Amino acid sequence: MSRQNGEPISDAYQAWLRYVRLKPELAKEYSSWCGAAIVVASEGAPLLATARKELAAGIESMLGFAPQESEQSQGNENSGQEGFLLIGTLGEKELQNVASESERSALGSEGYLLRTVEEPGRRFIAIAGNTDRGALYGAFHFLRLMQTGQPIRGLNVVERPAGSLRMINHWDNMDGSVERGYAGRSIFYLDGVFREDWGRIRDYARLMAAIGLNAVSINNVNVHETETRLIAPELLPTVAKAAGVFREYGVRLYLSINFASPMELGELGTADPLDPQVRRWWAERAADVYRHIPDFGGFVVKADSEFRPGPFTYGRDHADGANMLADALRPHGGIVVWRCFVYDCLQDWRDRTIDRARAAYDHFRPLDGKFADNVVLQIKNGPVDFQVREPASPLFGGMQATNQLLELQITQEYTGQQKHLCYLVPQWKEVIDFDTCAIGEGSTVAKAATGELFGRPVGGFAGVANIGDESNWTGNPLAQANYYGYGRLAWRPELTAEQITDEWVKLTFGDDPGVVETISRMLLESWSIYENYTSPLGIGWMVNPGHHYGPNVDGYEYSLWGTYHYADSRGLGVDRTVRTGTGYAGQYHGAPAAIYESVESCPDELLLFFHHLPYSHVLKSGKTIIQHIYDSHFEGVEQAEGLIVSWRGLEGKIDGERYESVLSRLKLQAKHAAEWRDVINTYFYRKSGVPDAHNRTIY
Ligand code: GCV
Repeated sequence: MSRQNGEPISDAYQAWLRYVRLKPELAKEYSSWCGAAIVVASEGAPLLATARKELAAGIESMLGFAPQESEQSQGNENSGQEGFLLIGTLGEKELQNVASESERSALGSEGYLLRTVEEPGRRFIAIAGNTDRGALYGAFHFLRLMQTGQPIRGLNVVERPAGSLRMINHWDNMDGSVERGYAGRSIFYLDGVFREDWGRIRDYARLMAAIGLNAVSINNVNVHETETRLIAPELLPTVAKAAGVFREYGVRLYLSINFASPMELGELGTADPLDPQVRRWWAERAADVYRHIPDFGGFVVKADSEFRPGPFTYGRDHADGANMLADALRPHGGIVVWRCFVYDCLQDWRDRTIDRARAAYDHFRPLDGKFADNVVLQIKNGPVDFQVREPASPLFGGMQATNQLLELQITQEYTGQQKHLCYLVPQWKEVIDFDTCAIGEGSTVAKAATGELFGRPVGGFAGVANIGDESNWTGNPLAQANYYGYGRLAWRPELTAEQITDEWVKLTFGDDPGVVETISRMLLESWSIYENYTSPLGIGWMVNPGHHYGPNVDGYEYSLWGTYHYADSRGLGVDRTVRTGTGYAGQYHGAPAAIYESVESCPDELLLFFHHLPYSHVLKSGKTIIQHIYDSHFEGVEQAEGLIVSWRGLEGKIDGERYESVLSRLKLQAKHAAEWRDVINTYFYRKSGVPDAHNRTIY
């Protein structure tokens, strides 16, 4: 890590790249393979230098010596039976025999293999891809194996990422604020200018590359006046510096743009996407961006959403808007990431026929097949907005002739704002594994999003960052697990939550079995604990408007935002059925549509998302809805208190800085959970008049 400033670099800052010294026995075994690191590189493979640097630093930190470095490719410099690492691209002659033709083609442009080769007179571990990028990801994988104490003898790892785009969206503003940020100020900007703390940005790029992330957008999708200028000549040189730092780690830079830029920057009287002047303006701007940043990724666009300008003003649709930008970027190889978070945010709460959940599908489904090949639609995991529980968006599987990205919110806007422990990997897994049944069984969201299901050229994941300038990156040290888990899932969606958790805890806190067991359990249970004491059975919201922290059952009930629970003295929930409700359930294909449509088959945890039911309705669990509300809220608080007890058991077993930081947040969480419990239980007790079967305190 480059950040020193004379201070020791903390465990929290190093996150999943701590590389602590290994125990002697393990170190001995690994040392016998790491005597030398030989890089076979041809021209034009700059990421091999990064791979070499990372391997050298990581190995030195873990083993106490750096491997001898050599450009020589002819076997083992150390002679004898000392093993060495051979890093490079598979096209080089030294590595040609390591992989078969079919293996090479299976690796694609970002995959890698880690393979032990034992031959008479020499033995080595190949860390190689078809490209230098693949080799860099392989190097990080190899280091991860060492950090987590895995055997490296007889290695035969072959990996490639599921989707081509594995992106992070920053919602950072140039004044230094981060929209929905809970970890301090922006790492990029302060007071209207770039901070130019390139050391920190480089450390950040390393953290990204180590988990296979390859794209970053560095400004908020709500593009305000100052950030509109990021594509203007005066700011591009600094944007280019940022791009250069990310490039060292294979991460391409993107910018969020303001659809009205031709008017705000270009003094045109319109931003109509079909106007020739507007099209020319964007083409020229794009060309200028590429003059500064030849490998610029492209534009991220929030248009006609929450008061942002877009093509609707001119009677055009989203395809017109996106394709116009796609035309401007195409000559340079750029793409347009167009968000589907589009809905009417000036809704009349009295009108129960309008349903915000329907909006994205209603807007975009009719446009399927109309988007250019270098447009990718970014679709939030659920149909509304990152609630603690939502069904998967029906656009996955709904759009079959359009590139897609699954958008996940790593930052914990609605899930406790990094004060509460809420590990989101289990939530994301449910979405990723959801079977849309679009073209038969096994048509999962993961396959739709990565492009595999419909053979799309671009696809993958976008995650909204939870990163800020706090020294541990995420405010809550345990919130690093969400970022890490996001990256790992974007690379390999089929990993289980348990695998990812085990890996992260070992990398971050070491391999003491008690520590690993406790932290893993806390993480894996935390989403369900958070759900228990907040909003029940898929109903969502019930938060304070604006900042979205803490309970307020009617906070959004009579608002314009389209997020209602419709509770009265008899029951609650939103009827989204085709038969009697808004028809949203009909946006899914066969099996899920039928399951959600019927009260009998709809899973309990989403029941009130799809149905309006009386408090006396009996759930599959055997409890009435009202008793479930009471029980889950009492239980959730007990569980939140239990988290403190579990964490206290780690005192002295982990470093004091992270121990104290997490402990203070868990205490706050338990206090706020009690507030949630009392507000929710009291509200529904007063509405329904039904007492708690166990006679506990409700106010
Ligand atoms: C960046 C939600 C958030 C907004 C966010 C928006 C979006 O509404 O509250 O802060 O805006 O989603 O995803 O565009």
